[in-house]
Amino acid sequence: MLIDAGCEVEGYASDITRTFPINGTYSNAQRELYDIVLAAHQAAVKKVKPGNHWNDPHNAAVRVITRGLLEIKLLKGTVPKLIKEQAYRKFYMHRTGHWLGLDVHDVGDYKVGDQWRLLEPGMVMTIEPGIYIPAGTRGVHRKWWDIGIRIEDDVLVTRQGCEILTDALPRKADEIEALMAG
Ligand SMILES: [Mn+2]
Repeated sequence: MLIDAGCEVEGYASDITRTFPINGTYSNAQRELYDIVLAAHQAAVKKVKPGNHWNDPHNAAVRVITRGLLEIKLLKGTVPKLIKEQAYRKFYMHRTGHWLGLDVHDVGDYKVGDQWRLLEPGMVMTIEPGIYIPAGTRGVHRKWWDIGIRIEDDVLVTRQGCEILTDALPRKADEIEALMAG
């Protein structure tokens, strides 16, 4: 179950996503995809720092997801070629984040002129990579069907790097299973 939840506090909006196994334990297939998305999330968060540009976290997430999908044979080819051809978009069709502020998809440019905007301390955004495999997807073994994973956190750009504002919420698969086990 994927829950993408929004809330508003003192006029500021946010949204976060966690993906739970309904019976309390991720299946092997769910867990494999989960750990790829988690690795993509970690790689993206590392790229959130002043001087990097808006698309750096997305590029990092795309690299990890493409490599992961290749390893589990959902994509075939080489990482550079699959990225160039955007083959990952069959399973990861949205971008890695959006501005947060007074609105949950806040106003603000992602590009200035033709250039991706540089990140600056004080900016707040989401990091939310995912992998989604609809039932019946051609060329995909049915063990992967109907799995959708997204992990979304809210991130503040600081002078050193970034702070995950929603870090108190369990994110790793083991942590979520432990939480569900009570
Ligand atoms: Mn979001």
